[in-house]
Amino acid sequence: MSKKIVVGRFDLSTPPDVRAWLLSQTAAGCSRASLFDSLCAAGWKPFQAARMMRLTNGEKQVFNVAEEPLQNNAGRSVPLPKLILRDVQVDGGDKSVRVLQQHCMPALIEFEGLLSDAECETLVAVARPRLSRSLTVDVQTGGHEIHPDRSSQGMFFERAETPLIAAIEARIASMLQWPAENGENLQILRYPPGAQYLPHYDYFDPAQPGTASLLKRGGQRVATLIMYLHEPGGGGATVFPDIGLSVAPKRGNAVFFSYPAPDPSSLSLHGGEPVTVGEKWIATKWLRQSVFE
Ligand code: PD2
Ligand code: ZN
Repeated sequence: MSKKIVVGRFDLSTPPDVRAWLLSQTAAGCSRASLFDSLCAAGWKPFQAARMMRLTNGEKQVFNVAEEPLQNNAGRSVPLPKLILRDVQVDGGDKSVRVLQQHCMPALIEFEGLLSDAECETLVAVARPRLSRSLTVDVQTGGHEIHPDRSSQGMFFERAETPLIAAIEARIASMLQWPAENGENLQILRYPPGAQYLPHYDYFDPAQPGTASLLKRGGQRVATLIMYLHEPGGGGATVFPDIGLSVAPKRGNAVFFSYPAPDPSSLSLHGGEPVTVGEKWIATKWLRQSVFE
């Protein structure tokens, strides 16, 4: 008899009828995103639906999750910080970075002091004269467009553009155990008062026509690291609605989360709340499956 895992009042094992339904719907060609939505509409909590849809190796085939050729990533499918449990730090190469909190689903870690105050100030100063209105990915074409969901201003640095950028990229690669070349260029965003980023997923939606062209350069996005460079006087938290989590935008701190499958069962829905006082500045690093050239 299989062992039942019960946490609080939730039964976390997949009921046989749900499992049979998942398999039959998949065989009938339903997408993982639509299965997740149906489970939530039927009353399952997002974390329960996500758990029931969690992929074993065998299920990856059943669910037809694309196995992209992976390069240079030591056999892992997503970045995974190497925790030094003794003092709850991760090894960033040139410094150790303290872990403030971690979650399992999604894999999420909040870091303290990933960047020093001086590093934050330099990034803001160098980025400031190069800002323009932030774009979002146009899912139809794979190009970029201005979108009302995203009211920040931003810019991208070149890879290793300055010794400081190179050092930060190397620190991130060491912390996340993920090669620097499997990351997009560092993006800087400025949110003036009222600016926000409505909840979204960072992966490219497999159902959208523009995704195929985006995947040609480095494959899927598999994880995000948001680093806070300047604290607003109010608002501006990064929120994760599926897990009821809010991360304060504290200068030097950062939040990392991964999404092994590009669908809502990743529970990686997240947004930037409106800034109410002052300015919020962040640097975002998106991690790809393979080399982003
Ligand atoms: O600024 C944020 O808190 C935020 C929220 C959601 C940033 C991003 N997404 C992002 O850069 O992808
Ligand atoms: Zn995002």
